[in-house]
Amino acid sequence: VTTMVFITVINKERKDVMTVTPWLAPVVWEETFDTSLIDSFYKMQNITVATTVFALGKYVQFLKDFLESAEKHYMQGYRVHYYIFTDQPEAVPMVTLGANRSLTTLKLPSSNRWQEITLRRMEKLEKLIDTQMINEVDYIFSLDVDTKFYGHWGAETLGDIVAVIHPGYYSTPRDEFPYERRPESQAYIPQGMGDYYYGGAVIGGRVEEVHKLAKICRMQLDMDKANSIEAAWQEESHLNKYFLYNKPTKILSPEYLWQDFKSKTDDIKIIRFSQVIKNYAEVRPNP
Ligand code: UD2
Repeated sequence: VTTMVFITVINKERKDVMTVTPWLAPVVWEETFDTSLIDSFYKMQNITVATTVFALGKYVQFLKDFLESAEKHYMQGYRVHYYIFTDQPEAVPMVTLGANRSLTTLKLPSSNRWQEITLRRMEKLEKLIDTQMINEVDYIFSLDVDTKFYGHWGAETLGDIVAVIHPGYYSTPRDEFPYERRPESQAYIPQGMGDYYYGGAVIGGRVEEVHKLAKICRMQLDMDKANSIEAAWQEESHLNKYFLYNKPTKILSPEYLWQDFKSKTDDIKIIRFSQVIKNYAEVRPNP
């Protein structure tokens, strides 16, 4: 199936953007895939797509728009199981879910450091897959909650291990990527190395592959913690290190992770998923 989808993706090639990586993974852009053909593969397989989001502290306010917009645009026609990690289960909004879509709330204590919240997601993801998912779920996406869907996000995003290009750095020269540059950190990437700068807001793939990623990133985060070092962009830095040595088999273009404050560029024909504008000082527990 992967091979057939891959062929579908690169057949309708766009000339203005890079649609395939040097290691031959497709980069998904509008006009590079045929939704009905892709659906005809995946619908037959009756797959379940787990979707994890963390909404701790004041970030619960983002859940309503996230879920309502996901119900309009995200994985329509597929079985979707949302797993919401929150310290305030009572604040999870009642959103009407479509057929074959369900939601589980998981209680988690918050932290007084936002950095701790974002980096602990790897450990929670690893445990959740271990305990609840391995035989129940085919694919998984871990998504940031301070986001909204604006357009189609379907089975063209599925793959063994899937990364998204961070919208802030897709035209930045490699040596200016904000990778972790201190050799003391397990997330260290030397100058001259690296392929893309991937965003921590979207991690996806087959459940076993995402488990492997979460486990390795969690182990490296633990080693950094033991050495009293925190990577420049927490788990996002470790994710970038992981993808340097374990190449994603599919890459999502910035259509799949935009930022509301950025104006659209000509190569972005559709914004599908975007980080909303937030007042960091107001929503985060610490500066
Ligand atoms: C970037 C990344 C984010 C993560 C972070 C690393 C993008 C667009 N975003 O975003 O994925 O890698 O850098 O530090 O690539 N959260 C809470 N409560 C909090 C704080 C965070 O629930 O008090 C959760 C929530 O799901 C949020 C996520 O952690 O969406 C990421 O935190 P952020 O959005 O504050 O991080 P940000 O904007 O620096």
